[in-house]
Amino acid sequence: MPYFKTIGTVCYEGPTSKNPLAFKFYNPEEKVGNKTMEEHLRFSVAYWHTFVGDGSDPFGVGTMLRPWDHYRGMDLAKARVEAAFELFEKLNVPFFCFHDVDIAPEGESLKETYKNLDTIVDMLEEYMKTSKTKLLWNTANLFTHPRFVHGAATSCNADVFAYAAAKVKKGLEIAKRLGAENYVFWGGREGYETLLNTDLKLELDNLARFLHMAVDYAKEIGFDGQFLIEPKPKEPTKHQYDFDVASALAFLQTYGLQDYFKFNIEANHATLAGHTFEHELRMARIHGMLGSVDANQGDTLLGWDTDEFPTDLYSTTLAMYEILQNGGLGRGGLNFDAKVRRGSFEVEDLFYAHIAGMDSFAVGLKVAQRLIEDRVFEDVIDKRYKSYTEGIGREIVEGTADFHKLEAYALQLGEIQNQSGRQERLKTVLNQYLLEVSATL
Ligand code: XUL
Ligand code: CO
Repeated sequence: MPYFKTIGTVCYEGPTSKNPLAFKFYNPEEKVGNKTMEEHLRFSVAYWHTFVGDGSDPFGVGTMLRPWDHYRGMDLAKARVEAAFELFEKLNVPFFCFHDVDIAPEGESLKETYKNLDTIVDMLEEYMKTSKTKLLWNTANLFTHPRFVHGAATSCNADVFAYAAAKVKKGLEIAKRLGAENYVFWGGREGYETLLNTDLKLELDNLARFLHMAVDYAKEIGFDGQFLIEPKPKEPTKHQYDFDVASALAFLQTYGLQDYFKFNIEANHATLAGHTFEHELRMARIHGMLGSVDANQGDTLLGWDTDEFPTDLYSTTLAMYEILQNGGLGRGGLNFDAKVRRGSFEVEDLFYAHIAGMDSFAVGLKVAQRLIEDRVFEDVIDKRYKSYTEGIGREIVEGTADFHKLEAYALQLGEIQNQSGRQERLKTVLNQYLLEVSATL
């Protein structure tokens, strides 16, 4: 039975199309550089926002009108799978992502939860046999249930640590069964509220123990997907351990985990940390740790995680610039960890929102590709750091200079000459590329 009766397959119709249910810029087969748009962008639908989210917020109940609303329990879970594959096909998306609790309700016991999961995973597996849509990643929800009130792997209660381990063990088995490209760790409740009751060292050690156990178990069962850490600075806890890429990287390196993980960078998490999206992508990229992206955007006027669908073309351009410079996302993708606004409660809005996000990243891809082809920033940057390719700068970089040598050099220097950084001119060039490329789309 179709759930989205009013909607047919969404196709590319070009930038002048007035059809709201068509792509204007995302043309999956079109080549950009040596790959198609579909191969570059690897779009993914987030199960939780699109099939589970009801639009409730701290001030009001749900508003979403969904054709599966009348079902309950396992019937609801099954209806959502049917709706999901219908939407995947109509949007022609290559990937999806889920938390365990998104796909199946928790039972009275862990055993019953496993049973519910098994039933739905059987169904997903069956659908995936004939669908092109693959699993980008799955994860375990270790934050919603009251048992995780003090954290999961960083809980003060060892029983909770064990329970969380069991959920991740099951998640890895599901990932292996469904051929997931990645497995995500977002430390929802892994943080603290006050140091007055917190053994910070034990909590961090335990988090590392937990992740090492996950690495070991993936090896044991032969799951070869990429492990991803998703940093976020706050929400729900005041101080989250995986604050941003820099702090999570230090954690991974401290505990010998850096070779087993990459990052899943979420735009709105970057901005909550006081960084730009592109800063977090760059930080991960230069360390060889850029794995995947949760594609969304925040609101500059609000200080919380609004998870909007991405429509800011500057942001998608600079994000795609980092991704192209990274040589692509490998096994990662662009997952729309984004939700329609509370007032956008009709099913059509789910399609409009994904179309908006996919088109915005398609524009970003094309502009970024042109910027890189023309070496717009590279030439400026090469010139700006030229002093490190010759003379004393070269000695600094090659390690043949020490403080004695540098002091002797500095003592004979005349007045130091600096050059302008030319930020404003570069921003104009960026605008020109955005407008020029958009005009030729
Ligand atoms: C929360 C968030 C999560 C993770 C997966 O802000 O981004 O949905 O992506 O647990
Ligand atoms: Co996310």
